[in-house]
Amino acid sequence: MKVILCLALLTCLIFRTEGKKYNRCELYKMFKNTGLAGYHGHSAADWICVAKHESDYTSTKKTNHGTSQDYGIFQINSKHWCKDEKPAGSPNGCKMRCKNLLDENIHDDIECAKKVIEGPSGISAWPSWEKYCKGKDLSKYTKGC
Ligand SMILES: [Ca+2]
Repeated sequence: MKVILCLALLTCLIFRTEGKKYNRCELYKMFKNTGLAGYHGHSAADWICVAKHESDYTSTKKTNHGTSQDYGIFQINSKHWCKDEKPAGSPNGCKMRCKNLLDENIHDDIECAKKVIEGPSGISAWPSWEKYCKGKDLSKYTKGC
């Protein structure tokens, strides 16, 4: 029984690690280097908190909402920001294919996130920021990085 449980757990772990799961300090460095940290007044910790609660730092996460999908580490929605199987002429604010939000290179995701935050909702475009990050002590996200 223990062996079966171990195997099941191992299988889960293998599937979970398919694609790139970042750690918070990797993201911290990347957000600093790309200028996302501080962009429109939001710190690296704000963005790491968003990535944590949107995707658990996992670049391959895709969430189907029926008429649109959320993609990647920031769970950017296809409705306004990227192009997937939608009809031609749909807005594509980040001028990119949605599938490029699922790969291991998150530089384009970061550039897209900058465009999202320039929108009327700012960082509140991410519901998880309002729920889990706004007004909270976010020091744990950058501790030791
Ligand atoms: Ca990407």
